[in-house]
Amino acid sequence: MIELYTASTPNGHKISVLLEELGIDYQIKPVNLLKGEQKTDSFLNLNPNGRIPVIIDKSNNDLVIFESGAIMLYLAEKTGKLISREPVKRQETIQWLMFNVSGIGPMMGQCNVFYRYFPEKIPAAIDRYQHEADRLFSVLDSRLSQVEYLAHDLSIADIANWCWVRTASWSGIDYKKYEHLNRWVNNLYQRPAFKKGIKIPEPVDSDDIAETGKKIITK
Ligand SMILES: N[C@@H](CCC(=O)N[C@@H](CS)C(=O)NCC(=O)O)C(=O)O
Repeated sequence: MIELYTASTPNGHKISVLLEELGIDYQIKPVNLLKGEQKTDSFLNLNPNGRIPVIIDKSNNDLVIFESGAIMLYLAEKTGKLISREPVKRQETIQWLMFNVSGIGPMMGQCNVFYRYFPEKIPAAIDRYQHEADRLFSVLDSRLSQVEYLAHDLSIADIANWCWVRTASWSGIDYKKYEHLNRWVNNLYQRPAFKKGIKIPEPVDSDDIAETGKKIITK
């Protein structure tokens, strides 16, 4: 049994989509970011970085893992699913997962900060992050013009990137103009696990997301 500490955000959805796709038994522990539950002592004991997602693997001596990429690798390795055993495809999976956690996630996150939450509108900052996120989309599009999934077979790399790319409009950018990226996003929307995972935990409305974002950046 896995306990999943999460909220309705792209980084949280990476893990709920993955757990749904793996068909693993798990318990949802919603963390209310607006109330600042991620900064309480009990949560900081799990993740000193004060962010979701976090898992506790009850079947492995209550092992605690934070950082979405690390959690995804752990669960894929544990089950032997959604990461290839074949060395080249395995390396490709890790590569496109890292592309997400070091590129797409942080850049889209900064788009959200400057486009949605920051009290002052700084056009140069908005342009910088939107341009960089759009450039990263073009890299994904080029890869997806050659392969159906980022590492040939469906993998954790697709889940990680999809959970962010699909939210592009919130960041003020567009993935639909990219033919192959658009095809990949739409195809993955057809999978029941993906549909279900993005509803875990209960989605919050856009006003709440904006309020949470504003609160987090002013701390
Ligand atoms: N690098 C981390 C980023 C996690 C992250 O930024 N989580 C956000 C939600 S998407 C969060 O918990 N924000 C709350 C805060 O910053 O206080 C990961 O991939 O797990």
